[in-house]
Amino acid sequence: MKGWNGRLLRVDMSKGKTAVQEYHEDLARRFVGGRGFAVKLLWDELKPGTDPLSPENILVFATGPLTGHRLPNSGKMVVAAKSPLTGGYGDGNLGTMASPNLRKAGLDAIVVTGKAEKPSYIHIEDGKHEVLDASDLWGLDSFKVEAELKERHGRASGALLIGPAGENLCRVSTVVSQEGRAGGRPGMGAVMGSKNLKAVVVRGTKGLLAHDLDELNRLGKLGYDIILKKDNYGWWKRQGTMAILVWCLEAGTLPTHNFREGVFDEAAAIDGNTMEEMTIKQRGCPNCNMICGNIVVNSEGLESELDYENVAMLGSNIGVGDLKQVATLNRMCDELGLDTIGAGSVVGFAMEATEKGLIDLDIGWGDLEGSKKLLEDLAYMRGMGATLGLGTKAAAKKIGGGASDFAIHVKGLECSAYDCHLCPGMALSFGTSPIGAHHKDAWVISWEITTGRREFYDPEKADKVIEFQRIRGGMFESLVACRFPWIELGFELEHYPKYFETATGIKTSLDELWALGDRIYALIRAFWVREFGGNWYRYVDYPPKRWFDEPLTQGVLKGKHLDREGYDGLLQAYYDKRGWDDRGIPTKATLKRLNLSKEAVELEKFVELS
Ligand code: PTT
Ligand code: SF4
Repeated sequence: MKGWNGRLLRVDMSKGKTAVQEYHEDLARRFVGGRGFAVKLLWDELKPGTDPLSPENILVFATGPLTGHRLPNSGKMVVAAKSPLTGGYGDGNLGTMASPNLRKAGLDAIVVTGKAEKPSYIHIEDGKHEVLDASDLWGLDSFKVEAELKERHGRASGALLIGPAGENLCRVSTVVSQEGRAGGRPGMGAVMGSKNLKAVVVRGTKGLLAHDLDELNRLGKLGYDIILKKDNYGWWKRQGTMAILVWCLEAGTLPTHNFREGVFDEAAAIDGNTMEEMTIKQRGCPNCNMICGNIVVNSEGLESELDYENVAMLGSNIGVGDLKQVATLNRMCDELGLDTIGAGSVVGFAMEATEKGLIDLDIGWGDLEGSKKLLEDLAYMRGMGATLGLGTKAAAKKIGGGASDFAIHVKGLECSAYDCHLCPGMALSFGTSPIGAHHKDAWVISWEITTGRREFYDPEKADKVIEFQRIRGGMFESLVACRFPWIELGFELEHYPKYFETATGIKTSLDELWALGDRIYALIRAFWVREFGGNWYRYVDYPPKRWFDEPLTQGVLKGKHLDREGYDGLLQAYYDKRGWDDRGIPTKATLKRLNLSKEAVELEKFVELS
C-alpha cells in the first residue's frame, strides 16, 4: 500500500503500554485517512453508550495520505473521539508540526484508550514509543508546556497539548499546538484530560513513501507556484480570515450580543483593517505558503494570534469593541486550552443570563475583566464556571427559567460566528454538520448571500450544502489538507485527485472522492443514531430557536428571522437528496450503495432502517 504507512500506534494509558499495529488495507481503501479513519475506528471499537470522559472512550489522532508531503497545505491532522460536549461524534482539524512528524515516524494515526494513573504524555521518536511522566507539566498552560517539551525533545518535534481547561474536563476545551493552532472544538481537550494525557510529542525523521515521489514533489512545487499567482494572494496575506469581519458586518451576519443581532456598532475597531495596523508578524502551519496566523500585541503586552472566528466570538458576540482586549481574551483561550468559539458563546450566554437575572454573576456586555475571570473559571471548572463549562446546552438546562431559548448551539456544539436570522442555507449547514454547529463542513453563507438567495428556501440550497460537505467535510478531512487554498484563493479542486493518485497509485476522480464523503457522512450519522439508542428524530437537525423566534432589531436585516416551515422543507430536501429517511437516518439502500452493508447490520440492532 503506497502512500500510507499502513501502521497506527495504539496506546493504552491505563497500562502505559504502546503497540504498533498494521491496519487492514480496507481501512485505507474505504476511508482514506483523517476523519474517515477516525469514524471507522470509533464505529468498530467504541461500545455504544460509553461515557465520553471514561477510560473506555477512544481518542484518535489521524493523518491522511497527503499529510506531510511537500504539497499545499498538508500540515494538518484530525483529532476525534466521542464528544463529552455533544454525546455524539466529535472531531477537529489542526495544523501542527506533529502531523508531518507522525508520518515521518512511520505512522498514520495514534489511537489512545484507558486512563493513566498519573499525569502522563506520549513520546514518539521514529521507532521509539513511550508513555512518560507528566506530573511536573500538569497545571501548566499550553504555551509553557510546549516550550518545556521542545526543550526536552528538540525543536523539530511537534506537540499536541492541553491546558488547564482540558485537565479540568471543561467541555469547551480543545487541543492546542504551536501557540495558536487549535483543533477539536467538541471537547477533545477534555477527552485528553480524562485520560490524564497532557501531551503527545512526536519526532519523525524517515522519508515519506509515495507511489511516485518525484512526480508528487513536482506537482507540489507547481501547486505552490499556482497559489502564489492567485489574484487574492496579496489580500489574503494581509488579512487572512480576518477579512471576513467587514463582510459579515455589511451582510448583517456578525454575531453580536449572543447572536441577538447581526451588526455591532464598534466593529471597525476589531476588523481586519484595524488588525493590519497592529500585526507584528505571521505564523502558520507546516507545508504552507499562505500562512494566515496574524500576531498582534494584546492589552497586556503579550502576543496573540487572531482569526475571524476568535475575534467575532470574543469581540462583537460579547460586546468587546477593542482589538487589543479581544486579543487578550484570545491568548487566554490558547493558553488555557479553551475553544474560542465555545468560550465566546458561553461568555455571551452568561452575560445574557445575568442581564435576565437568571444567574448571579458580576459581568456585563463588553466587560473585559468579567470575561477574563469567567474564562479562568471555565478552565478550572470553579464557581459558576463549573456549570457553564459544561457548554451552553447543558448549562442552560441546569439554569432553567427559559435559558435554553438563548443557548446558541446545535446538538450541543456552540455555533461558529455566522448569524443566520436570514441565512437558511447556512442554518442548514449548521443543522446538518456532522459534529454540531460548526461552519467547517459547509460554509455556504458566502454563496447564499453573494448570489442574492438569502430570503429563499429553495431545494438548490440543500444541493449546495451537500456539495460543500462532500468537498470540505469529506475530501479535505480525509486526504487531509487545509481547504483554504481552494475556498479562499480558488486553487482548483482537480489538483487533489491527482495528488491522491500520485501518492497512492490508486486511480480516483472527484466523483469518487464525493462518494467517499457521502460514506463518511452516513457512517457519522449512524454513529450518532447508535449513541441515541435509535431514538433519533429530525428536530436534532434544527438550528437555535432564537433564529426563528426573535427577529433582529437592528441593521439591514431588521425584523428578519428564519421561517420554521421553510427550514423544515429545506431539511427534507436535504434528507431526500442524501437518501436518508424522514428522521434523518440513512436508508438500507443508501448504506448498501455506499458500501456500508456490514455497518447497516450493526445499526439495525439499534433502529429499524427504512
Ligand atoms: C476550528 C475553530 C476555528 S475555525 C477557529 S478560527 W477558523 C477557532 N480557532 C481557535 C484558536 O485559534 N484558539 C483556540 N483556543 N480555539 C479556537 N477555536 C476555533 O476553532 C485553523 C484554520 C482555520 S481558522 C480554519 S477556519 C480552517 N479550518 C480547517 C478545517 O477545519 N479543516 C481543514 N481541512 N482545513 C482547515 N483550514 C483552516 O484552518 P476545529 P488551525 Mg482548527 C488559535 O480545529 O475544532 O475544527 O475548530 O486548526 O491549525 O488552528 O487552523 O476562522
Ligand atoms: Fe494553516 Fe492558514 Fe496555511 Fe491553512 S492557510 S495551512 S490554516 S497557515
